[in-house]
Amino acid sequence: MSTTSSSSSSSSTGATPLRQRASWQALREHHARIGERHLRDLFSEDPDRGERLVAEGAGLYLDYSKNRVSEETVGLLVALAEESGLRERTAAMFRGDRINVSENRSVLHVALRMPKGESLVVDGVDVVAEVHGVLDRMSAFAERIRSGEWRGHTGKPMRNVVNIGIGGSDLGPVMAYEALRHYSRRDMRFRFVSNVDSTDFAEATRELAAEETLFIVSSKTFTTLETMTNAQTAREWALAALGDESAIARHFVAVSTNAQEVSKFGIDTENMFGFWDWVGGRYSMDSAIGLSTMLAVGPGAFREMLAGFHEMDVHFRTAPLERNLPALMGLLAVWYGDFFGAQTAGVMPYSQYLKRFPAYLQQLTMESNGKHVTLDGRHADYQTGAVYWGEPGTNGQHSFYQLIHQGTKLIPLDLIGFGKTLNPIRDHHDLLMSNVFAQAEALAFGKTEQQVRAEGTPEAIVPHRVFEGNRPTNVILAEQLTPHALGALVALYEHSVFTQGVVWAIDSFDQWGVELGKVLAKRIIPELESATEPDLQHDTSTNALIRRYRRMR
Ligand code: G6Q
Repeated sequence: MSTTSSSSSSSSTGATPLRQRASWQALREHHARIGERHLRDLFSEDPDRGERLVAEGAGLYLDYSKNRVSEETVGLLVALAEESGLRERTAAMFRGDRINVSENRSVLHVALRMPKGESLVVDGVDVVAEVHGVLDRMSAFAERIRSGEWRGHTGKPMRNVVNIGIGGSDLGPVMAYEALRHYSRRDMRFRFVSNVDSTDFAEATRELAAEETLFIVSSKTFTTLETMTNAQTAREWALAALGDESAIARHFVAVSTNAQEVSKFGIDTENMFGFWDWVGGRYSMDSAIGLSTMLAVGPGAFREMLAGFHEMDVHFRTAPLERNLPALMGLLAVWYGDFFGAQTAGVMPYSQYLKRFPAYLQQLTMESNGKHVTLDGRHADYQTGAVYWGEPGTNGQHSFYQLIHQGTKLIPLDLIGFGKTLNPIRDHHDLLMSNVFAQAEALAFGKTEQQVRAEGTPEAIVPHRVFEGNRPTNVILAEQLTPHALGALVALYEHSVFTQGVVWAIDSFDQWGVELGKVLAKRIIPELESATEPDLQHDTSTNALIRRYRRMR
């Protein structure tokens, strides 16, 4: 593929307000007819739906038949996507148009995983060639660290890698490290420090020897308070042990877009891996922000992960919407959020390796679609992004699934499972996967009063043991948790988020709410630290809290 972008502005912003779109009205009428129908009836009227309401792409299988939809619903949702301009907006993103309107930026995480040889020219620059330039430098560096050729200040190879970053510069790297631990170097230790709470740094470095420790300071801006504070602490920690400024160059590398700040910090820009303003923090785990992942699993596995991302990108761009995994998942999220009033969505990976996947997705989904202002500056008069949360199965089943089965709230779930385990021990994996299928079945079909009575349940207890069912799930299956599958899975959610944002006509790629937090605390720090009583000008609550803290500290 070779595309050339017009460097200017965005394409259609879905000019017709959402609730006035014809497809939206049609969905409202349709919802009035189908909204209360039970999955039991939908299945008994259409027994084959479990084989038809499925889609496959990039090695992932999606069964969405246990959703409160019929084929007609899917057709109407696809019509909504079309009327909302999903196709045009997707093309605009892949072309490098500035679809992040509030920051006037292109959104090109898809370029991070385009294969060598493809080209995408944005503002006269072939971004794919640049991406591969950085990937090659990362690979060469990773080989030097992994082979032991790179030596620390005292001549020892690096055995510990500590990534310092927060938000998008932390959650992806942690999630990917945990997810791909099976493929990682077991003779090296990987740690992640994000919180400005000193406990995070102290515990992460507690038993590490500085002479064998490499810090990766990961920060797009290189100005984030938490990261810069932790980086300075790391610098002091390393200097205290190694004693000499020249050690910094051997023990610190940076991942950033800000070369000036990196060199001010004392890191040689030779040891800086760059990325670009068109990569949003939460979309950056496959950029140089993934350096810790590459150090853990090696450049080959990292590139396999990129291939998985890319395969899902191609699927999203080319598959018909009714068979398009990210589009379907995004549209189902709109269906539940806007028509059923579902406030939250659960993501339950039945894989211990994916234990940080829900936390990663929380940022991806909520920072992207937690917006109430539309692209043309109006207040959205409909629901946007849901609250995402989750835990690995089966653990969640023994805690909060109770509320999902028998509570008063509708919570659509994604259940993620794998055909083969990476740790075959006895029949653990069959036990694990039986729970995926059983939960989806129980949530959909429940247990009726008659069934409960037939079990001989005392009459007074019967209502307590009834399961209403009609709780929707998506089941996502992949053969095995490989780097490729992880890439495809992450890209699936990225594009599902994009699909939702297009329908809602919001900017899924800015994060002004995060920017505010970056500014606010800075005003209060001197008030906490000043030796003399500060003249506090906040509200009475904030003033009193600050005074109490000053007495306690
Ligand atoms: C991500 C957000 C945010 C960001 C962090 C870290 O999309 O913008 O989570 O990643 O605030 O920012 P830096 O990488 O600039 O330190």
